Amino acid sequence: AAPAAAAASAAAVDESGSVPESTDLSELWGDSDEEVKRLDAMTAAFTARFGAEPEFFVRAPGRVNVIGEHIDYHNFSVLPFALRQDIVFAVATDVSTSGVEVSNTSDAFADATLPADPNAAVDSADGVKWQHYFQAGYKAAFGKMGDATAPRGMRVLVDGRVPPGGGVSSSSAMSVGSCLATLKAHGHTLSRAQLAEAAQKAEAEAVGTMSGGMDQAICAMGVAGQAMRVNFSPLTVAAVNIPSSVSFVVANCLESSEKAVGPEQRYNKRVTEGLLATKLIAKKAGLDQWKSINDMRALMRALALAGPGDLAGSVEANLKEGPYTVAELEDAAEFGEPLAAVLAECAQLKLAKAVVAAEGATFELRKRARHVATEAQRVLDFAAACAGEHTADTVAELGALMDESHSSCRDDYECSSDALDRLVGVAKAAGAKGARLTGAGWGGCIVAMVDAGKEADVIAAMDADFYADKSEEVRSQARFASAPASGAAVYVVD
Ligand code: NG1
Ligand code: MG
Repeated sequence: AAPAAAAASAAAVDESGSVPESTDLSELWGDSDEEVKRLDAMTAAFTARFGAEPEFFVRAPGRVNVIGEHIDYHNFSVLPFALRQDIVFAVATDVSTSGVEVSNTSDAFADATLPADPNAAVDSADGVKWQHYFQAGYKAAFGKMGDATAPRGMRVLVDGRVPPGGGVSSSSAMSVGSCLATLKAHGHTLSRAQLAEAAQKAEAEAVGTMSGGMDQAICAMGVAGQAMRVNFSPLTVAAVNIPSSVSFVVANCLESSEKAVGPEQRYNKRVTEGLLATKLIAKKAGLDQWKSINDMRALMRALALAGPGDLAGSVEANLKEGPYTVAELEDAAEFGEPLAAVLAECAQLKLAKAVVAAEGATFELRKRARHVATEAQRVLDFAAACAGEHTADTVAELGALMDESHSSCRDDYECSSDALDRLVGVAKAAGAKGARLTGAGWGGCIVAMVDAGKEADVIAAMDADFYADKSEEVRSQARFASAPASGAAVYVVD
């Protein structure tokens, strides 16, 4: 058998191509009995709720990131795949109403009506709710369609099978799917790359996170059977030929991944530390344009370095070990000016300013930058090992890169948690070739690379140990074997 060659030949992905749309479900995301039953049930629920049948369905998948964490916002490539677990939107347009009525098949999410005006402010006084992700996607769609498009009333039923708060990006499945549903309801379409970029901007804005674009990119551009290397600025994707002898298990540590907690503001804090590290290295290395350098890939290029791994030397040479205070950073020996001025040219200035203004904040620069440089290099090494001939050593090499990624996330980026570390340990003890946290961290999921055919054994080991006191219902949602699935698509009812 030559599965490697078969996988490699299925690699063509056209990021400038339109999002797939068809009246043939099997062409889009499969027409298994289970899928057909799900859409039938959604049609029945939709009709009961809105008194009419849906006109089309949109699928938007969750994702798992195999390697490359917290580097997308530094414009370095990442390596995720789209999951079978998805959010499906059943949609009908209704010119007699205005606004968007959104309903959810889960009782946990209350019905809501969103304003027809795409520029209406998000009413998140009581916190960000599920419908605000729809609103973000809706706004993104109008941003692309332009003012000439009059909003049509929309009725939407959402059925989510992406575990929420779990590091497999239910949020981006919501924003990409909502954007796509809104475009389709207004007779528009976009390229996959445009869809990803529109949803990313809107989601980041709505939620106040200084996010990179990984999640929306793989959601919009995933291809069945393929892990993908996602490159940013410009946004492109390329299939990665993972050895056919391995497969992946995703497992949730059952603590939700909180990216914005208290004054610490974990995610935005890391992004801001990265900005400060980038600018401080650039300034100390004598780059006149240091203030306009906003990510570590731009820094790498300005320093004429050949690859991200080469940045490690600049990191050690220019940044001290341990935390910096604001006063230290503003001292003449470092920036010699206020941090607000240092950050003036960054795209999300308001959010970055909020981070540096937090009472008593200190900033780890060397550790964070070291993670970014080494992690970006690990992605390239992983992709290169997959591209070469697969030997007995290839899987061991890929596993080691995943393990190093986890250690770097835990020790240098400090985005792991006790539960995530424990779950990684259980997976490794059960024979996983590599295991690491996936997504932002601080909770959520791990991804383990296991010998194909051994998925059930690794899952059984997790059940016996990590999930020992959990019900079958909790377990069945918490961990699953996963293979790369297709990206977002529109299924039009005949
Ligand atoms: P999660 O928290 O898993 O959705 C987040 C970011 C990504 C990326 C990862 C870390 C959002 C929407 N996504 O993913 O862009 O930075 O963390 O690699 O914030
Ligand atoms: Mg998310």
